Amino acid sequence: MVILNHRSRRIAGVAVIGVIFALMLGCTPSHFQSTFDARGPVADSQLFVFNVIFWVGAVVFVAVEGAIIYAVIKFRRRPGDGDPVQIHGHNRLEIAWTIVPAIILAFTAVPTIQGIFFMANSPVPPERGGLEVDAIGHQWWFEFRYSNPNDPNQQVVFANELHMPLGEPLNIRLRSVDVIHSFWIPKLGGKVDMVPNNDNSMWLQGDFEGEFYGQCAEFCGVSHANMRFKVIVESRENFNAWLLAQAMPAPEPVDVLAIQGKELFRKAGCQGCHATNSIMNLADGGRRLPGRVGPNLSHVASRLDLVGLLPNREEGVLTVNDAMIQQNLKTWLTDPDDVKPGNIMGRQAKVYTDPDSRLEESEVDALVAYLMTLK
Ligand code: HEC
Ligand SMILES: [Cu+2]
Repeated sequence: MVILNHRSRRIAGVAVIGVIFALMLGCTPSHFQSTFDARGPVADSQLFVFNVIFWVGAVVFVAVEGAIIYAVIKFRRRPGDGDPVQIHGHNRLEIAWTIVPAIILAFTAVPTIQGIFFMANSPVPPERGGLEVDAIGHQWWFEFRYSNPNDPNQQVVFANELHMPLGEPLNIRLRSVDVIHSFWIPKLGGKVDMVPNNDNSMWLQGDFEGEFYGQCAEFCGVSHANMRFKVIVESRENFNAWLLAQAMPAPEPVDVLAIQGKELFRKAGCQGCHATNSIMNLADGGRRLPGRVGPNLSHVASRLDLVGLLPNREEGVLTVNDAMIQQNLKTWLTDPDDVKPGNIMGRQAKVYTDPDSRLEESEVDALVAYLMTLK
């Protein structure tokens, strides 16, 4: 047996308290990915179930551990003790410890089952005119599509940033084009898997305006931890204005450098993976069409964060700063693998895989000038 001296015992004590403290800090509601700061009915319902199970579990833990500690101390072997009485079984005790857990489980099942039904049934499903979005997981970014307000046979495609109207249920159809991802907005709810060829659905509602963090919650490869998106909960008017802006075609570039960039965008093969038209006909379905390997770029210069990671604005501000997005586009195009290790663009685009096709700095500048026009 290792016998700790006084000093190492003290160090061990401080370490244990430090770990407990660090674990408790993990529960702070002020963290942007904290589930303890529920901001909508689905998150509220999930938090309620968590709290019920946590506190019931805490009572059981204290009771069971207390009984063990009591027994260990009370019935410990003392000097001169002989063998204890040998017994086998205890009917009353065994029945009690079967029935009591059954009652506890039945008790916690009530809010759990209520919660499951609450989360499974949108208060305003699409059949009754509820707003619906397609959310599609890609290694390592999120694609979204709303019905086009100008034409119900079309969808407006956008990426990495989901807008939703305040206080309205949003019905979400979850898909994946490659591996299993999981859709999660900690403060609004979720963690429902996006399974290839097997659509799932869920609903969410934001009851507070502002910006929320989304995160893939199912390990999906090298850059899983970098698979993030932002959610903007805003008034109906702002939402409508935003959606109409997303549905508009991007303006034609007029600046010489931007025109060169547009030409280069085609020549360098960017077009093979990126669409620059945000409108998609529903007849095209959800398959991996040309121009859908990467995010739709038709309004990339209005994105709050590039690739869901690099902020294009000052902290906490919801308007894009042109100088910042310009810099981020340059950083991304210069070395995408450095920003998001393993991403498909860095791994597969010819300009990064073929040393002879590498982009010159002047070419990057032209591409950035063009991308900046895609507002
Ligand atoms: C092999 C397909 C492919 C090619 C070719 C390609 N990209 Fe990409 N691109 C992607 C993917 C995939 C992403 C998303 C990466 C991620 O977030 O994991 C991306 C992301 C981007 C983004 C960020 C979009 C956003 O929503 O933040 C920009 C900008 C971009 N690419 C520009 C370009 C340009 C310019 C070229 C041509 C030089 C190009 N891409 C070529 C696949 C490609
Ligand atoms: Cu993922």
